[in-house]
Amino acid sequence: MKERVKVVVTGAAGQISYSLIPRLVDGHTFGDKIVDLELVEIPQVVEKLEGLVMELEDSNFPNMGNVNYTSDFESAAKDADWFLLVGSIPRGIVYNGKKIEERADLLQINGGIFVGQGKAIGEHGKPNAKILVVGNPANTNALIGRHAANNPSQLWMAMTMLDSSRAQSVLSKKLNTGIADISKMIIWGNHSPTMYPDFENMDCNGQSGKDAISDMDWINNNFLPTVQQRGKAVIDSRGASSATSAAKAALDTVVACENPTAPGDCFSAAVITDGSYDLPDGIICGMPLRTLEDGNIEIVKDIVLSEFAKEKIKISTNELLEERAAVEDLLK
Ligand code: NAX
Repeated sequence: MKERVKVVVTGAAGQISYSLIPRLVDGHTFGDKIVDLELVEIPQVVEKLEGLVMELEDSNFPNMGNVNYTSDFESAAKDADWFLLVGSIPRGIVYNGKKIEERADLLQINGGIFVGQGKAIGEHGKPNAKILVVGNPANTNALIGRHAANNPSQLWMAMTMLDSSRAQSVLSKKLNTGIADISKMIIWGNHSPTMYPDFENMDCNGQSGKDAISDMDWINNNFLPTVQQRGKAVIDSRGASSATSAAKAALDTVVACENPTAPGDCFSAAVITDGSYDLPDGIICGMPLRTLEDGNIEIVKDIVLSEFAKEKIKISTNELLEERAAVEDLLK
């Protein structure tokens, strides 16, 4: 009998999910496993999911298992292996008459959602469940959820894979090479414009970024702002936040967690700090990770950071400390 995996997706009627959900059951992301889906939306929207379920059924995915849609997160969470927490209010939309663009507003509106969802995951999710927070502000939402879950054997991550993919793409153009030639693309800090894409430690066909790129003017005035502001550039152009690329990044994160990492490589996600790299305690911070043969995921500890990198990372961790202070009441 084939192995099964149960995946909960929130924000299932949103833009990212429309690209994401079909690809969870297409046989690539979870390989040969049968994928049971729990699709979660807010009560006002949940009935729309009937149409998505029809489409999934009509797509004839051989690895699709049971598909259920609900607005009851607690029941959806029961014995789930994976939680893809996409649901939240995105930047740029008008909410209660106000255009939501500031992180402070996002923190206020979205933080509360993650207390209830975190509690349900801690109580009802599998002990080794993996949780990927996509909904912004992703790092602080993950911090709130992890705190409410109070279940240390579960792994809470905030997504920084999209930032990593964007950085890879920009670097591959600069170095005139294929995207697959660039690996070890670490994103440090917050999933926000303060994040630091670590060009020095990336690897391009065996050469480090530090050796491959000496043009610091290009790094400071082109590479860093392009990667850091890419989300805003997409919103400005599309009038909606990145959806296809965000879905691909979520799938890439799942694949990276489900399969052992190649020797010497790593992948990017934000997890709770553990004292490595002198990062402040108690924040969900972008770091290099690797998946071991036994399926455990650990922080890669032997990356060498330059003074330039340390300075940039500090800006981002300071922002995370400020965000944490702003939601202190949700962390009691
Ligand atoms: P949409 O507005 O299209 O979809 C969000 C969906 O979430 C809506 O259908 C809404 O009803 C639902 N939702 C809201 N609260 C919910 C709750 N409590 N339980 C279940 N569902 C709930 O947004 P979309 O473009 O899909 O983006 C989703 C989130 O991803 C946004 O917060 C966005 O900012 C964030 N992003 C994060 C990225 C990352 O790299 N971490 C990149 C892309 C994206 O910007």
